[in-house]
Amino acid sequence: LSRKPMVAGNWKMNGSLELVQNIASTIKSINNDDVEVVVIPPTVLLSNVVASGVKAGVQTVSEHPLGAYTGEVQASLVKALGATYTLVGHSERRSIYGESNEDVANKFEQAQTDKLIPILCVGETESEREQGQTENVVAAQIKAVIDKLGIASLNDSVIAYEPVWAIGTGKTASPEQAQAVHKFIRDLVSSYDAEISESLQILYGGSVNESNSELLFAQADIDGGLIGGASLKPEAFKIICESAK
Ligand code: G2H
Repeated sequence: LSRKPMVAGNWKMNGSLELVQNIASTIKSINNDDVEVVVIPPTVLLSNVVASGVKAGVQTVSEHPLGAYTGEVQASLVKALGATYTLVGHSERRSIYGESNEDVANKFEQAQTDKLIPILCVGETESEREQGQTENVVAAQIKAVIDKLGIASLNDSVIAYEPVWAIGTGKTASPEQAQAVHKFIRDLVSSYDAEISESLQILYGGSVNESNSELLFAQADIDGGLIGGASLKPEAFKIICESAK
């Protein structure tokens, strides 16, 4: 397999200076040749994570390059402070802050303009799944980026599939359910460009923990995980990272 496994910890609006130090010392023994480990803290802790020697990202960036947007953070500054990645379109941004597929595509574009790698989060709600709309919803979320920026934009990006009904709920998609959607995503991208599809890292997210990660990551099209709650527990996060190798 040419795709390197990756595990990213999305702290959401949690964490502290102490947690940066604890995570950094717990995960420093993980061999980065085998798995890429990323910590995505609240943006104000970005410099601390970078200084701790851990690869870092942020949870969102502005879709604007800079200017009079009080409270927003520009991708160029995030990049300058040492981040490698930014999430775009996390379901909490979509549902709580009203980000549309178009907004998400704009953020994706601004991130790449400033040389951050966007991690595009996609996933269906419980009612969409019950109505058989999972594939339509996920396809629309991905096509919003492809239609605006072209298929080549997926070269420098990661996709994270996070079924909304599994986020922070303790309900995880079964490995088979997750693999089915990951395969759907890879086939969708392949219908545009087989090479890009083959190299695209597709992460699973949604109540991943140290007991279920191994089976999820063993699936053919699951290249690692985006971890919320369990990424706040250093020992659990380390086990999850190790299980992605
Ligand atoms: C999904 C995930 C991380 P959790 O949001 O992005 O969170 O693992 O807590 O479900």
